Amino acid sequence: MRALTTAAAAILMIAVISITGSLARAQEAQTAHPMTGPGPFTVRLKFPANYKIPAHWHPIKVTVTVISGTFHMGLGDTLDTEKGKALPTGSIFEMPAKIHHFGWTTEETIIQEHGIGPLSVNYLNPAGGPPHR
Ligand SMILES: [Cu+2]
Repeated sequence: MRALTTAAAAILMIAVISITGSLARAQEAQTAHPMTGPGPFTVRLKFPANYKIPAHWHPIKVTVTVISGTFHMGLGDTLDTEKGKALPTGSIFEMPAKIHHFGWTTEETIIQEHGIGPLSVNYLNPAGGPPHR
């Protein structure tokens, strides 16, 4: 019962946060458990059309589910919209730890990410852009 109460509180505590910086148009909502801390996390990210996520890697495996729209994902050290794969609504995929990847949208898209934290985003070109989350 206690666990149920805690879970309900976590759901109620979901907050939509506008990310500051030049990529200010992305929005995220996450459970009360922070993804930057140890333990399981779930986060939803809402991207506008034509949003670009520069090449980066994570120290942990991240599982991504496309909730709505289409998410484009590619592998490599540089964002290249000529390479990659279109993942339509309902797609689910796993990005293994330390794999270099990038992403972009062509329409408003919501993705959900989950994994076992702590999660960090490590850009290959630190000048390439602020974190997308
Ligand atoms: Cu990533």
